[in-house]
Amino acid sequence: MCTTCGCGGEGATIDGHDGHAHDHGGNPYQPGARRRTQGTGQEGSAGSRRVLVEQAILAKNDALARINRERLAAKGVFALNLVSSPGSGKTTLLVKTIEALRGRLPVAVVEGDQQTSQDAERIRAAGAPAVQINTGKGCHLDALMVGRALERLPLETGGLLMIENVGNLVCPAAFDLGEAHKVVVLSVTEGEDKPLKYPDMFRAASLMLLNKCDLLPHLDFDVEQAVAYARRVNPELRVMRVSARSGEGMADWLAWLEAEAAARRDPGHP
Ligand SMILES: Nc1nc2c(ncn2[C@@H]2O[C@H](COP(=O)(O)OP(=O)(O)O)[C@@H](O)[C@H]2O)c(=O)[nH]1
Ligand SMILES: [Mg+2]
Repeated sequence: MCTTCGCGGEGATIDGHDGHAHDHGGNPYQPGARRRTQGTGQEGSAGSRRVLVEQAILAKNDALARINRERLAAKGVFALNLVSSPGSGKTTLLVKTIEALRGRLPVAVVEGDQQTSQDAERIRAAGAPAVQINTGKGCHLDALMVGRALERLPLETGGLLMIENVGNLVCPAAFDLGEAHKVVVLSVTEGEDKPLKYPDMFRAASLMLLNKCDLLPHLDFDVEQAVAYARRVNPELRVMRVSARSGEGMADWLAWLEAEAAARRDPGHP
């Protein structure tokens, strides 16, 4: 079950293969650990047992995320975790980014969706290697899934790894995948209030891409208000206005990616 919504991740697959018998409640390498965590008899109530299980789940995930992060750092790879509600334009932004960076910066992609490999196919068609994780009933990627996907993905030294998370503004906020930053994509068709309604996600992100800005003339979306709401929950949040459709703002996004990736190539980078 998920620590947040209680969903199950059983049946996750990576490129169509059995990813792992996914059980957030247990050590993935030692089936049964969840029962040991739950069954001490010392917790007193179902509520406190649940807290203990959630802490164990996130601690396990954090440990695996650290392994992913070390692995990526060893190759000087700059990794981002793209999070948003479904349809904000993550895959379209990735396709445009891959096309623009061709010959400048190698990009590899991990795609997360509950079902289908359509997004991985869009990425491969754009010219980048991609691995598709299908989470089944799960509503987010976790560090174990991404670690398994990395084993199948050709990662070039000094390149960029883009992880497109399952479309969901809630659960992916809690799960570190080993990325350098979470990037939250908010499209202007979703309403200004989403940062206030889903603050955990906007707090966890370092950068907000405000996408579909080409549609602004047709909407009453208030950009200043949306940015103010986002900064209310995360004063440090960087914001870029973009349109994957028109190309507006893409130069700033690409320049940021290239600068951050170049910094990771420096062996002295933390
Ligand atoms: N007008 C407009 N449509 C966009 C833009 N980016 C994506 N879309 C459209 O939004 C829909 C969802 O895009 P997709 O990339 O699949 O979103 P994802 O679910 O976040 O990966 C598609 O119909 C895209 O063509 C944009 O910048 N402007
Ligand atoms: Mg997508």
